[in-house]
Amino acid sequence: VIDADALLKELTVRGVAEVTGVPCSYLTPLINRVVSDSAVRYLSATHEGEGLAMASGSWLAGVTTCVVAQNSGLGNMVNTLTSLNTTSRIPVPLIVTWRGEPGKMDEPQHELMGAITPSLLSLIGVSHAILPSHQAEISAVLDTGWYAMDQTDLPYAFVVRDGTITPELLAEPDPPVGAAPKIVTRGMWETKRSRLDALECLLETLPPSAAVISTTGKTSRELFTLADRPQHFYLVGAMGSAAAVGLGVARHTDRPVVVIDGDGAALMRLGTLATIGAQSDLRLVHVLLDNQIHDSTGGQRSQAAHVDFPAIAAACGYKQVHACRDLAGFAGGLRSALSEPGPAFVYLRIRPGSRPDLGRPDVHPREVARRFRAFVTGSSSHKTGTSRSRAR
Ligand SMILES: Cc1ncc(C[n+]2csc(CCOP(=O)(O)OP(=O)(O)O)c2C)c(N)n1
Repeated sequence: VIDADALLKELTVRGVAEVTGVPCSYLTPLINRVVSDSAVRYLSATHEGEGLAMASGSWLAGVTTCVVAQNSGLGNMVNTLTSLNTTSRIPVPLIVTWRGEPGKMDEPQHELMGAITPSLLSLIGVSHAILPSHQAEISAVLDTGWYAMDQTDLPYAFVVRDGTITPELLAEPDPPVGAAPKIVTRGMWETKRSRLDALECLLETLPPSAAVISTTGKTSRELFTLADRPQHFYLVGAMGSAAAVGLGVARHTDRPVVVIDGDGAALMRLGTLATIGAQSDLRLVHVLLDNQIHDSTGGQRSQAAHVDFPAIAAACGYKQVHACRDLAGFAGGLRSALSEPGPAFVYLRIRPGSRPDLGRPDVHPREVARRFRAFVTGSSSHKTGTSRSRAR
């Protein structure tokens, strides 16, 4: 068996500054070790795909975050791996357990995923290796994984078998609990404006230093059509992950980070609001443009009509919440959100529809990711390795 402390040291010498994910009992020793460690931060995710999206955001800010997950959670990461990490070529180290390993006794719910874990990883293009249970062999296996990430710019999975890591006790501090903020209502009800109007207003209001992450579908297409800038990260796939990517970026930069979300996407990963709300002193502004439909795929209703998003954001712990009713109110909400540490939530109800001649981002997502990373980290280099630590 290997020692959690030694494993953590091996990860930190390779640049891992943070660990996120959802626990598995096989990983209890490693997570308990990280939670008790002041040098490496642990961020609890509500969903493995959210953890991977946050780790991808960290990479976009020049920091390496390792994702830990049960192999059941590999299922939750498939969309993020295929539509974000592969599409944008974002390398992230993964530590995935092997519940249900063939030939070993385990619970019935792990049987199928246990049987297919290595082949599922291969099928979706994630190179992987078993994490050895002998301390002396760890370094070489981690080197192989890090070399593969540098060569391919893709995630690499270290697969952990039962009993690989020695037990560790948990010493987790209580989180600070603040009062829910007052929801600030801004502006007067008027004829609802389009997403394009809202995006134009947002572009006029944001400072040039702000980094912007836009959600999947027409939001990204409209933003690209209005202005294509290095500080834009168009999330072309991985619907629902924009806020988690933004959180990952905001944790590692002093720049303001603005996420532009849709109602359907936000509902797909509502847990992310709880993860964001638990943060403080973050220059993260989560904008939600709510047209109550999946506009990008033909206008079918989402479940947004009966959902009070500002109330959810306030209850989740966002430090400022602005419920905006017109564009002047929206601009005011954005300015206030940008003026002090958040996270902040800025909500605007919009009408459906877009323009017929809408473009699509024609810069490859891989290039979008690299120029965004260079903007956030202030570096001019486009080829940047996984192990680069905080650049600002
Ligand atoms: C996991 C996944 N499911 C479905 C889709 C297809 N899809 C792309 S955009 C979109 C609608 C998003 O709705 P919303 O966030 O409300 O934004 P809107 O289109 O209204 O601007 C859907 C369903 C996808 N890209 N990924």
